[in-house]
Amino acid sequence: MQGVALITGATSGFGAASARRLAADGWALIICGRRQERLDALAAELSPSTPVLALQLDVRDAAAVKRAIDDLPLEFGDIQLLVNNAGLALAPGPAQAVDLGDWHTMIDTNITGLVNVTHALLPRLIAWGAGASVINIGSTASGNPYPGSHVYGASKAFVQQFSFNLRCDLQGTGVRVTDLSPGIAETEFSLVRNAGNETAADAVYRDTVPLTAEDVAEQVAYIAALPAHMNINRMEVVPVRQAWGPYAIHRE
Ligand code: NDP
Ligand code: 8X3
Repeated sequence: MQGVALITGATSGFGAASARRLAADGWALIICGRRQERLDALAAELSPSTPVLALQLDVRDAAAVKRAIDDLPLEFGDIQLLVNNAGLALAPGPAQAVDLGDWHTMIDTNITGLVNVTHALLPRLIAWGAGASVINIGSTASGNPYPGSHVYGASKAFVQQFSFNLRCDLQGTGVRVTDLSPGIAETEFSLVRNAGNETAADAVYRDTVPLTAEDVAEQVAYIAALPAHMNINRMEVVPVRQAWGPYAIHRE
């Protein structure tokens, strides 16, 4: 029997592509995000092929997250897969030029939001047991510092370590945990990061071949379908055109 997959941030990018990809594999879906009209459109698209529940949710609101999970309809209660994908980067300039509010928004979403959803769902994932999975969307930014990454990269370092630490505590429950860390991928991510500036967002992807949302969704589906005795602790996926850079040297 296959259970239900809950995907946060399903209104765009990796989350929407994962919903489509998992639906093709026969997963029932709970799709979450703040933009109701996008949730409705995706639910309308996918519900002819699989049961879909659209759940408008701001992951930063711990009480709302708990209430939504506590009140799940019975037919969506057996959750086997959590894709913690909701997240964002803001303020790509240097740390010393960033508004404190942008740092708080990244921490509240990428760290607190992910923790809120995980905490609310762990009892259901543990009840499922062997074959259940948490896939946390990390980033190459978790271990590779670069200018303008400041709190964003640090929040993804949290996601990685939280994923590893969760595995330790979930030993014996059968629940797997994976930090899936993509490199540069063309989604609405850069538009959000650049505060809606399309020119700046497009420049991120200009003259290269980034990952697509579908590339990442493919990895989500692969991890979710692994035999129950296998756990991928961390998977880092980048486009061929992306590699590490050298230490930067400041010269007078
Ligand atoms: P998108 O901007 O396309 O999607 C982000 C999703 O997160 C949206 O569905 C958005 O939904 C949701 N979201 C943001 N804030 C909240 C919130 N407070 N509550 C609920 N949902 C929220 O970007 P991506 O698909 O690229 O990003 C998905 C994840 O992948 C993020 O965690 C990002 O950090 C990570 N990532 C992205 C990479 C890239 O290059 N694109 C590379 C590596 C990692 P809504 O606005 O409707 O709430
Ligand atoms: C998003 C990828 O390179 O902008 O996590 O940090 S990057």
